[in-house]
Amino acid sequence: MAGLAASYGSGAMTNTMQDVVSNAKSMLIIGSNTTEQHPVFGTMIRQAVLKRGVKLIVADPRKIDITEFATLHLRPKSGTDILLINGLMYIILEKGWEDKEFIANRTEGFDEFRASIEQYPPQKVSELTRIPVEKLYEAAEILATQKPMAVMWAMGITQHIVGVRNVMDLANLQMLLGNIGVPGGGVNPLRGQNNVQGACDMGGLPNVYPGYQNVAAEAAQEKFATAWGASMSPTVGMTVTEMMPGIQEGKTRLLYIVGEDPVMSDPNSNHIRECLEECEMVILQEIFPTETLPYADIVLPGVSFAEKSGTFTNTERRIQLVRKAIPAPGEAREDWQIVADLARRVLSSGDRQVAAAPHSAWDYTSTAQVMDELAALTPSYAGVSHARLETDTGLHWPVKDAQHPGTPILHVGQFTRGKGKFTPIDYVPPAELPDDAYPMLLNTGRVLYHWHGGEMTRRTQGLMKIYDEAKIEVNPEDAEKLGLNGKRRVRVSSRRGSIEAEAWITDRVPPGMVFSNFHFPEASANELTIDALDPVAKIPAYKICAVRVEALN
Ligand SMILES: Nc1nc2c(c(=O)[nH]1)N[C@H]1C(S)=C(S)[C@@H](COP(=O)(O)OP(=O)(O)OC[C@H]3O[C@@H](n4cnc5c(=O)[nH]c(N)nc54)[C@H](O)[C@@H]3O)O[C@H]1N2
Ligand SMILES: Nc1nc2c(c(=O)[nH]1)N[C@H]1C(S)=C(S)[C@@H](COP(=O)(O)OP(=O)(O)OC[C@H]3O[C@@H](n4cnc5c(=O)[nH]c(N)nc54)[C@H](O)[C@@H]3O)O[C@H]1N2
Ligand SMILES: [Mo]
Repeated sequence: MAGLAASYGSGAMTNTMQDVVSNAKSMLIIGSNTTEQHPVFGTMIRQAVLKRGVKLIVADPRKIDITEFATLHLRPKSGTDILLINGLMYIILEKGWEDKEFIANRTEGFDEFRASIEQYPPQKVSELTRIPVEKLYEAAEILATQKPMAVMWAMGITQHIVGVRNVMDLANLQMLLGNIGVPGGGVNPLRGQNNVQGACDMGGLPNVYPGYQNVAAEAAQEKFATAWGASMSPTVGMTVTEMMPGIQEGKTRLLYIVGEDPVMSDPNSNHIRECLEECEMVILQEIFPTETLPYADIVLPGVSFAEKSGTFTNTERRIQLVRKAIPAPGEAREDWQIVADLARRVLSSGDRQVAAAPHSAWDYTSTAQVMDELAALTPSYAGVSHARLETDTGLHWPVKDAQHPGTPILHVGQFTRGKGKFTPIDYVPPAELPDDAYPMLLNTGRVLYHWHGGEMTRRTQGLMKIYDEAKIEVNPEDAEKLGLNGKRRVRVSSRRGSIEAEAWITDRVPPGMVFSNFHFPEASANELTIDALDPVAKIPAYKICAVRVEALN
């Protein structure tokens, strides 16, 4: 994330889950199916609503389960969130509900921002989002007057070509209301994978070393070159979504895939299969034979979470120990051991080696030792060690030294970059919208019972008993138009592919929209999705493309 969003660190929650449910007076959940996809936090939020009377506003085109607990459910047309957020801010400014003191003391760029918001009066916003004007006023009043207010979001607003803009606009909203750096407020992305935050913290991004140290900064390059015993490239690398098309452009020759199943999870599966087919060399480090396996030249058997030790860092920047519970089968080894082995061999064979690494580089004997190295090189993890995590189970980074208590709430008193910057954000329409040939909108995501490509959950008998095939949500009005009465199977086609699956006729989706998951290879949403990307974050626009739906016998 760039620009203002960068001032919120790596995109972790600024506040903790416990803080939000204990201290917020109101909450906005925008683009997250929190009950099904974040069940622990989802439960905490429901309890806060029931026990403390927290006012909850949910903005989601679908009538997801959490809407039953909402004071207000806003149902925007997909992809119109900027209009919605700007429209709410228009009303807040019109009513004088903005936090004038916070704006004056903690922010800059307000005047230009204010002028930009004038383009979003309620009537216009209502027409384009299809949210009634009264509901816009009701929502603005709750969010502005029931303070502190916490914003939570997930993939429903980030998996768009305007993903970064959506997040920056929510930061505008929270600065406008002075909800940053306070208990019960904040900008809070609900990150998805158990350790996606940790992976980013460890430098699993194209432009940073661990702890978000810039790859282009010479001091950082030198530090890591010395520690790792290799010369460091100063250039920003590629994102996954650039590496794949990069194969056909001659920019990618080898893929080393560790725990991903791109045939199932990347957009436009037909295109991904073509790219993998053309790739000179694919190395796959996996725990199961996946849909990507047929394209692999070399398979390295890794082990699952239960078979290894280390740490996970969750969405609220909390670092937790994981302990090996069962032995690994066969020749499978822990992922870090395989990576370290490869690194040693690359170093000893290549021209990248530099002199004098402090220890025999990459010769780790345990993950505790890896963490010690990280702490020595990374200010935000400087006070973290496995020994400390044994007893301190509530440690949130930054942890500046061994005595530092950690940082549950970010930006108290000041932002990382000094003042928070308001950024005018204008509405941009989606890359592909329904038309005559493909008249319906496809929205995609997950269900409670399965995990992404389903490689793990489809092997779990109990889950398969409950949910054993892909189901596509279709609104009853559309079902009638399609002649689905009685028949339940549908074919869904886009410009990129086609799937056939069972329809679930339900008003969870509005008329004109179908919702599909990507848990089953025989009917994965990604056969249909478009590979348009957000220009900054390079995240695919998984949440919107145009499809045609037909009834089958
Ligand atoms: N059971 C289960 N839990 C999971 C996962 C899993 O696979 N299975 N995956 C994990 C991962 S990695 C992630 S990233 C998270 C994802 O967590 P979420 O983002 O909460 O889940 P999604 O299913 O992607 O659904 C996002 C919601 O956004 C809505 N939406 C779609 N388009 C729009 C729009 O234009 N505007 C708005 N306002 N809303 C929109 C959808 O209707 C949907 O309800 O879940 C995590 N948790
Ligand atoms: N249409 C559509 N597509 C989407 C999304 C969407 O909302 N809609 N969401 C996107 C999002 S947010 C995400 S996060 C991605 C997820 O996409 P992926 O990361 O590709 O999916 P996963 O199923 O989580 O994991 C991939 C593989 O990791 C393996 N694995 C599990 N544990 C380990 C381990 O410890 N070591 C190793 N080496 N392998 C392991 C599993 O067997 C599995 O095959 O999907 C994306 N794709
Ligand atoms: Mo995710």
